[in-house]
Amino acid sequence: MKEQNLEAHFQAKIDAEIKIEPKDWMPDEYRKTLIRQISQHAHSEIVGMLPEGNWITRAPSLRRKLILLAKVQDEAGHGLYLYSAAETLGADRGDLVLQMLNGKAKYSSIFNYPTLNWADIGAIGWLVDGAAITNQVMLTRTSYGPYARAMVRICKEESFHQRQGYEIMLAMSRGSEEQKQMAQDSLNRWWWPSLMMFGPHDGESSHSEQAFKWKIKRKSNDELRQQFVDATIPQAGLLGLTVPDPALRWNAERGHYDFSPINWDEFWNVVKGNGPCNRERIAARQKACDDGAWVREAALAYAEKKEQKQIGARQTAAA
Ligand code: FAQ
Repeated sequence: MKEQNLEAHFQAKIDAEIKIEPKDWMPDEYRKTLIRQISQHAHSEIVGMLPEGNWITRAPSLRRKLILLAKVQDEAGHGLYLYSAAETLGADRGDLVLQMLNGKAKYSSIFNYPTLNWADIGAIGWLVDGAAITNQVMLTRTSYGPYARAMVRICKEESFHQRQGYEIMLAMSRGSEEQKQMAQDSLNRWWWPSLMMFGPHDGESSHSEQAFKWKIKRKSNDELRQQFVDATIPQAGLLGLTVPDPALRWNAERGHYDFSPINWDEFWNVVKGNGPCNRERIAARQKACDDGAWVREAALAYAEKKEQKQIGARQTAAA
């Protein structure tokens, strides 16, 4: 088939809601966009283990420690499913990790903020996982098969994470006055960065238009952000906590909450590497990469030796 026909056939499949699979023909730009988005998503899951991992040794009880360990492990699993999905597009996992370490590939802005008190673990589960699911439920219907299927499992786990975070916030907001203050303080610090997670306003989102055409994305950054705000405000009310936005109010005409403008200077500053913890996060991932080098080398040497043995056995059998 000619390039033009291939492209028309590809778009017709997308329009008919038929998933694109790894061996199907796809435009180079579709492949590139997916590798960019999936790998950035994978990096976010892996870097996202750091702020919470920081509290595993200081969880207030054995029960909380077990739950947090399981959650952080889940995030590692999400990173692995996503790197595997990117590999089905021909990307090399080592190259992708290198791009994250040298700053060429992004990861979610949210993970460049520090976790200062135990309530932050609750706020991350409630708000950060809550925002992540809002965006990711749409991705279970994304057009690329391996990504869509990975997202089904990830969303199930993220919804458990969201509930465990909310449960921590509930316990703290019903605890002593000091615990309630800690919960309020963490809501104050995580609220705006959580809204920033959805990415720039629709008019500023460089990839959205094409991503819609290819059904990689099905809802816009602003639509998802509004959906998250609308779902989260009543939850804050149940906790008895105040969302740090004086302009927040229900708009009956729109059927949505209105909220203040986002500080996009802060967002881009964090995305460009100047957030409170960007350097610390990259240094931690670089150290993990260096410390694990011998394991990768040993595994590769073993795999090579095994392959050589198999080739030798096949040659003997054929002789
Ligand atoms: N941070 O044109 P758009 C999680 C970049 S997972 C940094 O709108 P797009 C689980 C964007 O990459 C959280 N950069 O881009 C968890 C692009 O730059 P580029 C991550 C951002 O792709 C919980 C530029 O701005 N989730 O939290 C951000 O169409 C707890 C222009 O933006 C995913 O990755 C940002 N927040 O839409 C783990 C979901 N937003 O690449 C541990 C999959 C935008 O041209 C603990 N990704 N940028 O250099 C997506 O759905 C999309 O990629 C969006 C951005 C919606 C994030």
